[in-house]
Amino acid sequence: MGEHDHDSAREPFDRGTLHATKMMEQLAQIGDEKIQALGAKALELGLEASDSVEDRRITTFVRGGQPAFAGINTFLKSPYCEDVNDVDKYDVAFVGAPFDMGTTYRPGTRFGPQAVRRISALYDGYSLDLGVDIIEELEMCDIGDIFVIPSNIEKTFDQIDKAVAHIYSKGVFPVIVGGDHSVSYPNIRGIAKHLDGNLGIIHFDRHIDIQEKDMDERMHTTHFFHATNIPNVKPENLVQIAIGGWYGSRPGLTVARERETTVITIGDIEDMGIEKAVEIALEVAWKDCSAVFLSFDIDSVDIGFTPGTGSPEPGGLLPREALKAVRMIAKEGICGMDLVEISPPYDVSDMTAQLGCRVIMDVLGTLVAEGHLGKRKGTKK
Ligand SMILES: [Mn+2]
Repeated sequence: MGEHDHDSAREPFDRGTLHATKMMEQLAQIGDEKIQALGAKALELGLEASDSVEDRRITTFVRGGQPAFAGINTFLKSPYCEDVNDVDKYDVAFVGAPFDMGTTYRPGTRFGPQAVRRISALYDGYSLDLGVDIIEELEMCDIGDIFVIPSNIEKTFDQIDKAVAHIYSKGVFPVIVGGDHSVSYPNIRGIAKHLDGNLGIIHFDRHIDIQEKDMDERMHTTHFFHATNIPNVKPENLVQIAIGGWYGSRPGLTVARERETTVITIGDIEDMGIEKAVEIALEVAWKDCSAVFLSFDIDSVDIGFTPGTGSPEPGGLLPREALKAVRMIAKEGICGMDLVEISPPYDVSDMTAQLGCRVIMDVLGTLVAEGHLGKRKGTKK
């Protein structure tokens, strides 16, 4: 028998069982009304192309998503929300918190928001994996950056708290891009004061970040100490995933013991698998809470994939594990997220910024697919 001869007893392969085949069918249901409208507006604003260009959707001046390497960089080339009073017109606001004076080793995360915006231009809105188009199905804006005070941590915290509260209190999902991880404290403070009920936190990091002070200040090693002092942010609802290594664990672990936070190390994940780890995280973070916030430090992913970060620690998550984990978390719904510690001066080929961008996109795509945000909202239980 030749190697291509079929075993007659075996069921014939059904192409319809493949994910992509299902997505081919589902694509028409997503629709393209908004994308068509954006194309018409681009033609209006950017002049019709020269006569030799056959595709008449192309314009003379770039006014849309293509070419990816051209145009003005907002996140996913979404509208710039210049008047922040208009933010309530959107489902999601991308906001930069370009602060890196909470850094204890390599600086540079102040350039994180711009790096994520720049690499986001690579993507269109459709995900084959998730079967969603976040440009078509979600109203996103880029509200620009928060005015941080470069040499003053506490004033910066107040500025970030006020900005995040402004976005969140208007019913808009905030995507806050740091900056170093110290910004998570004001991010959480800004949300918690407008939340009815308790807030759970799922925190991805190689570092535990829960000591009270570091070198006499509230640096990027301290935010979860201060966040869990907020009355409706309980330490028992803080889950820290992918923690470990040789940096900063000792003072933090003492606090984690006192406060009874849940710390899941990389070794735990090796033993139980990422799915089980996330199931535990969801159970702990959601217990008696009305919302959960996702804080994602890019250094939770192995340094081989994330060279552009401030406090590298080998032995982290694989990108596929991280993306799967955040999709599982977003499936249950979250109230906001931050993505921190991308330091472009140390990056290689934008790979760290790109992974950070993908974490955000996979979260947003899942929130749309599951009916938490955007056009499908309310269509699922
Ligand atoms: Mn970290």
